[in-house]
Order: sequence, then C-alpha cells, then structure tokens
Amino acid sequence: MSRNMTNRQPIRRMGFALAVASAFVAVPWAQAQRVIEVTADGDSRYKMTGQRTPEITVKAGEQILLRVTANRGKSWNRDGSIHGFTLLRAKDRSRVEGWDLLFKPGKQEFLLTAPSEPGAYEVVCTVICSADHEGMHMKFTVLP
Ligand SMILES: [Cu+2]
Repeated sequence: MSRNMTNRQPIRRMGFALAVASAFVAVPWAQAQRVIEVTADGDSRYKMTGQRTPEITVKAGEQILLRVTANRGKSWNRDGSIHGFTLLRAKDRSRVEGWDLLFKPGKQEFLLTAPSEPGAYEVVCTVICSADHEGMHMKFTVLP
C-alpha cells in the first residue's frame, strides 16, 4: 500500500503541473486572437457587416482568425476554389507570405498572423470569379 502511494504520487504531481502549464498557454492565446468576418460574395465583392466599404485594420504581428463566407460567382477554378484572398504590399504589389488564401463555397476559417511591417496593404481576389473579378479588392492597413 505505502509502496503504491510513492509510485503514484510523482505521476499525480506531473499531471497537475501539466494542467497548470496548459492553462498558462491557453489563456493568452485566446485573448490575442481577434475574429474578422468577411463575405467573399457572388457579385465579386468582399463585404463586411456594418461597413459600407470593406476594409481591414490590424496591429503589426497580431493574431487573427479570419472567418470567411464565400458565395460562388459566375466562374471558378478547376479545384473548386471560388474566390481568393491574397495580401499585397501597396508599395510594390509583392505578396505577403502566409496570406495567399483560396475559398471554397460556404464558411471557412484561417488562423493568420498580421504582417510585422506597419503600412498600407491591399487584398485582391486571385480567382477569375466573373468578368468583374478585377473589382474584387479591399484596403488592408497594418498599424504599429
Ligand atoms: Cu473573387
């Protein structure tokens, strides 16, 4: 009986330590994550509820959960992607790594990290979703 106790105690302590450690990891993660909701619509436009013009503003390096609802336009890619969402630096139109997304019809979520460099960016659709595909873009600002 007493031998059993000494064997079990370290395991119990380790379990407690793990529970404490995971609690410390989980809390800042949940607080840092901001949800941004965008509709990539069938008329080849990005839309955001409550904004006349869709526009995203984030803080440099901020953790973001991008929640997208995508509705099919007049045309789409062979792989079933109906709209794209690629982040470009406004100054030279270069792509931001990790922000080249493709949407399937319906709801989907992407866990993303905002660029570390503050400035002006632009989101563009990379799927030829209609004859008006070129009009599918929006402003994206990174604050310091
Ligand atoms: Cu599109």
